[in-house]
Amino acid sequence: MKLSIIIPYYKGEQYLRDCLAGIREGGYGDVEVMVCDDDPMDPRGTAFSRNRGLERCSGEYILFIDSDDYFLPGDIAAAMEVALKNPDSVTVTDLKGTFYCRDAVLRKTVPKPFFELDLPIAERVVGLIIPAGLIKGKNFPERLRYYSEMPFMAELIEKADFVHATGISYYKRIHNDPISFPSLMQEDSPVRLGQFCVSFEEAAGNAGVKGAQALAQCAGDHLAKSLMSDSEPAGLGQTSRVKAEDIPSLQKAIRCLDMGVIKNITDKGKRAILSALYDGNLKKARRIAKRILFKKKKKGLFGSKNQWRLAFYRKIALRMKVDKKLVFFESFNGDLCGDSPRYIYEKYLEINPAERKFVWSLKQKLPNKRKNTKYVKPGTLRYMLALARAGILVSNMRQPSWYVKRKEQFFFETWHGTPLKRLVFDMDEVYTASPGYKKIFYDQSRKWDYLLSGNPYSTEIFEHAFMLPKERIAQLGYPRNDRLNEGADDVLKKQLREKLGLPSDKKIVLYAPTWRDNRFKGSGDYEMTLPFDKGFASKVKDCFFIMRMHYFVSETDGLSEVFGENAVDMSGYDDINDLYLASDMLVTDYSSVFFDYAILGRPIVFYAYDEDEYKDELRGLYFDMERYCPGPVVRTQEELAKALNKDTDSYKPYLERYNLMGDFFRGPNDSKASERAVMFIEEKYNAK
Ligand code: C2G
Repeated sequence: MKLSIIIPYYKGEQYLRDCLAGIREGGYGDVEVMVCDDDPMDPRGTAFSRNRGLERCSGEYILFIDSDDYFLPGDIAAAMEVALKNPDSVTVTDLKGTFYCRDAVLRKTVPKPFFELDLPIAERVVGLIIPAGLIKGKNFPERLRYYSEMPFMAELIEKADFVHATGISYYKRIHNDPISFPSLMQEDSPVRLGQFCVSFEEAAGNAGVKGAQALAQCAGDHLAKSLMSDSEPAGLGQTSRVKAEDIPSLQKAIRCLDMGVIKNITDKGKRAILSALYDGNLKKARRIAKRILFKKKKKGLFGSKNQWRLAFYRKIALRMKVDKKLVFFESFNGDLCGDSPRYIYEKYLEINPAERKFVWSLKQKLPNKRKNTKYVKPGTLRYMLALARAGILVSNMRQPSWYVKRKEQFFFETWHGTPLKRLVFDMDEVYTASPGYKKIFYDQSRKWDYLLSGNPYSTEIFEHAFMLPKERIAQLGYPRNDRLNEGADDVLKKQLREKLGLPSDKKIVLYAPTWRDNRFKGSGDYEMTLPFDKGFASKVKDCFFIMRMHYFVSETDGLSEVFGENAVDMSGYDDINDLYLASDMLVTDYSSVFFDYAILGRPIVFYAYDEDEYKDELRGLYFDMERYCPGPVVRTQEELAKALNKDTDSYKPYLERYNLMGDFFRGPNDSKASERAVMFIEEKYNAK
């Protein structure tokens, strides 16, 4: 029996490739695949595209797939087996939501590859195997961009039985970039709710008992979600906010249903919301939604600590006056007092043009109390107060997602490095702990008044990677590089080695790799396996290693087993500049640390043992390492050991290569970036 597969397609080649792979490997040979043009500018919508497929297809069974969704191997054949055993019924597959490509799900390279997706059957036409006879002459209403499935499905539900193909899944791909490439369900459109009403009315008008029940379930689900929209994970789907002016059409649509049908909705909350809207009572519906949401979030009798803290932030802290003299600093989420915010702070202490006071967010207090400076611990009430009250905020990472930018505040984002690895909107796949990362990032970065850039190369990248206009990027040089640009002599090296307790008679190698997106344990917490065998240390001559793990990495195995006495872990050390200046050589991978280290003109080795995975799957890189990196790229421990044993002169050609790129990579080398940053902040803040 022939199966006709209808796929509306507009763009997203990489998605379509996965979709077609699912069909090719679906295990069912007698298929006809129809990829139908789905031009978003065509007002007839996806309905038109599906209808064209229906008109031309010749199979005894029909399967609709969206071009960004897919099946895993053998699953189409397995679903067809169920369909052929139940020739008059519609075969339903399980619906799974996933942020990942097919390969990641198949190879399980992400800890949570998918989740159960609860989409009411009246709204879902995809992943069903439908006997063609049941829908002969039927089509989708062509004037709707959204929800054109409802009338089609309501009729089908009335007509046919639905059988479940247990254990066979249809993977609905959730786009990780709902900003520049949203799927239909992620599009934020003012006509969404209106079209829901039109489609619902049409569907309910013709529905029998079964169809009406499915529609009621669908409306309850949909409207409850709309009224509780902040409960959706970022980037998952778009729900339209219900406003007072929507009520007449919404009420008209819902009233196409019998009250008896609404009473049959199994979920109590959804039933109550729909009944309230049936009566046109939006206030009541909102109240119920709020109550459900509160219950969902509440933990224990009085709710979770976080809830109370957030309530304090919203209801109290945000109502307090902004302290125009106060500057808030944070670097690496309060893990360290380092990076550019630290150098801007130091410059402030030195020149303080407007007699400002300072507050540092730090998980641990600074050992020495500094002038006009207080410390707050991230997540505490005092932290929330500082975030709400500071006039100026300087941070090198994203602020908390709950942070509300007040109009009197000035947010200066320094970011934390010149990128080699692709960032945010330049990444294809997102394997970090939060697959909704791009959407969250977008929302957070809209609150930055200015983003600091160290050099023209970064400015160019930040523009597309963060989707920020050039006018909001302040290319002032990197404050954290001021010290490196000052130049370093052997006296300073010696002093720092003494301070850090490092041996004076060995070559000091700083190992500072980046983190791996797919090794997460929790939010901002990743593990890392040291890429060295036990025998490695014996292959290198007279080296002492400073191990400096990325601030996201809390767990590394095997340091002392490999290096014994010849290594020290300095991952918690505040200012990595000290480690740069104290060392003779850097070993890194795809981390931005090399851009800074290259300023010193000391040898760098790129130990890219997992380059293929990193480059092709995890992140992608902005340039070819072999061609542009200021040091040899090695892949094995043997190669690394050889590189470490070479003398310094052999690295000269690489550094000359870097110098040729001059200011493009390095930015100004006058050691005045901190001063420029302070003056810039003051000027812009005062002009606000
Ligand atoms: N860092 C560090 N120790 C490491 C790695 C990084 O102290 N072992 C610090 C450096 O200051 C570095 C910054 O963290 O410049 C950013 O680290 P990256 O490894 O580059 O990674 P990430 O935090 O993902 O930042 O655009 C900048 C980056 O490419 C993205």
